[in-house]
Amino acid sequence: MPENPIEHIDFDALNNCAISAPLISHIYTADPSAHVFNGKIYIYPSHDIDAGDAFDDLGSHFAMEDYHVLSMDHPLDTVAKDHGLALHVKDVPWAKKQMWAPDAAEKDGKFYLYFPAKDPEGIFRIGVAVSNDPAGPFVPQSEAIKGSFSIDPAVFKDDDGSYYMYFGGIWGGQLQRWRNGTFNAGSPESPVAFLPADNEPALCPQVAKLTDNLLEFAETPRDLIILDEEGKPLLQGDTDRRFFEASWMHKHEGKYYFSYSTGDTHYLCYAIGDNPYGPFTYAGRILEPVVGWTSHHSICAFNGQWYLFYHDSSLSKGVTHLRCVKVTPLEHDEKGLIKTIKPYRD
Ligand code: FUB
Repeated sequence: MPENPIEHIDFDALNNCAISAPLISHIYTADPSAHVFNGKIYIYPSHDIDAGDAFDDLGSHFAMEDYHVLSMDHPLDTVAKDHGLALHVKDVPWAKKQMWAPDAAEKDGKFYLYFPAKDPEGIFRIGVAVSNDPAGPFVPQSEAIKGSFSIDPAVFKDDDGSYYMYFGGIWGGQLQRWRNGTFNAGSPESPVAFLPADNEPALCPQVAKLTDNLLEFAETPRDLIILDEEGKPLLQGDTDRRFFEASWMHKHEGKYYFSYSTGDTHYLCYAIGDNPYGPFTYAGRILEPVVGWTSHHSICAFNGQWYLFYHDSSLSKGVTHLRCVKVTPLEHDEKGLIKTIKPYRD
């Protein structure tokens, strides 16, 4: 996969026209999942490191080992506080490597950190770890969530107190290897093996309700279908709009907004539905491409204002796997559509 053409970028100029600055700069962070807990913003990011792994289409260079939790009193504060180590892969009995994008949820004063990691067989699973403090440290369950697979968990609490997990990612996220319900390990070196053809429906993100204790799936995960303007499922070849990874859900004025990354075309997009399972109808772009290959976000309200938490690779001057988290206000127009954000001014 080609990296974005960064050789010609003047990073001083880019930072001058960026709409927001890195929230922390002493470590690299990405995939920010933000929530308001106890009146503060808590951000659950990936903690990027340079482990020296080769850059490939499976994302082997994303070799993260642990999580740090960040917090802010207000989303427009210029700096976030780093609460230090919250969970390390060596303390997770079932996990071996690649602690990718996490999320968190709160219930009855307990905090739950959801995270994907590869098990000893190289299969991505999703685990959960628990703490009495939103900043951790978190104590992991001894096994991954039963029936979990792929990456990028995002947990949404609906107004009726139900919690749903949205997850999945293609290519290195392995979603395409689960098309018949079991893991297909063939051609592990090819990220596109087992993907549908371009004229077939795209692979779907997954959704499952969680059990009351938030530790397991209460049901078998099901497809979250994204329809086009004619009511037909988006096609795999529709790479500007089809799901790749980075699920998120927010609810605005009674509607459900499922947002996601298009991966190799670098957009953050969204689709609107009437219930947590969908179907959802594609509605547009949230964020134009950032510097770096990946784009991953969360959408969180604070004091009645929506904010987009996202990342780019500006802090590392364009290194794909060394990213930095950022935040900017997000607006819905009078029809409920999200106003597309350009991460850098013209
Ligand atoms: O951070 C590792 C992976 O990169 C995430 O899980 C994906 O969403 C992408 O941002």
